Amino acid sequence: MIPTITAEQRQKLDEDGFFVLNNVFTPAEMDEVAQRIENLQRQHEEQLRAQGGTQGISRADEITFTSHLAEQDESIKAFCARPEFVTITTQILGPDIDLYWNQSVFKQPEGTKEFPWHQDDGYTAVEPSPYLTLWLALNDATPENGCISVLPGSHTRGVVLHQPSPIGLVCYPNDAPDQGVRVPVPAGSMAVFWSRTFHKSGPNRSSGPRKAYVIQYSHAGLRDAATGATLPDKIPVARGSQPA
Ligand SMILES: O=C(O)CCC(=O)C(=O)O
Repeated sequence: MIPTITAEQRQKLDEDGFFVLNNVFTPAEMDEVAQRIENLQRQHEEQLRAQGGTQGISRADEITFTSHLAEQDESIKAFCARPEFVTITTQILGPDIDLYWNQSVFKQPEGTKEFPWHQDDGYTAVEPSPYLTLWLALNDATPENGCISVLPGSHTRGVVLHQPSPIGLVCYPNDAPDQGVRVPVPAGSMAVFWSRTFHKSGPNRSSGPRKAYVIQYSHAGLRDAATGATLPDKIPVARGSQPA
């Protein structure tokens, strides 16, 4: 379904920093790309195991971040340029859009660990900010299996200080009284949020993996905020609001 962003959704994004777009893809439309993502995720996890289990924030059998999937697989690249994404991103960001970053995030049943509160801008500072994160559920993301939570309104705080921790950068305490709102996302639906929106994901207490594909789109010509240099090799997605 090619989604039209409604006035209510746009207002929610402006005020709360996020909204959910339901039923963007049918299971059949996601089938091939989900298989290809699974294969690349499996290879990444095997590599992790071979080198001791951990690399950066990826931990085998717990949580894996498998990055640059579209850059490795033509079919995933074509998926990221689908008309659904062209329409969503140009309605929100403007006419000229690049794919900035893409990664699968799989959480295995592990019981106890959250992925901590952060802003995506906290990991790498880029300009112009914010860019847009589309968190696409490959299977149903629920409070039980570790769906994301967001802190409404937090995108208006600018890019805040992040502290390192063994499980990822942290910008907000997980024992603060306001733990935001959980955002369950059914398979084929997506959470749409700004790169400045504080978000986290809960522990996976279910018996199966939780699988997401996180796709981030920016204005064309995104720059490194520290050096001002244009980031190389970004995949063009739209020009003049048309598929690039
Ligand atoms: O999907 C998750 O568990 C967390 C992913 C996330 O926060 C991110 O990719 O920025």
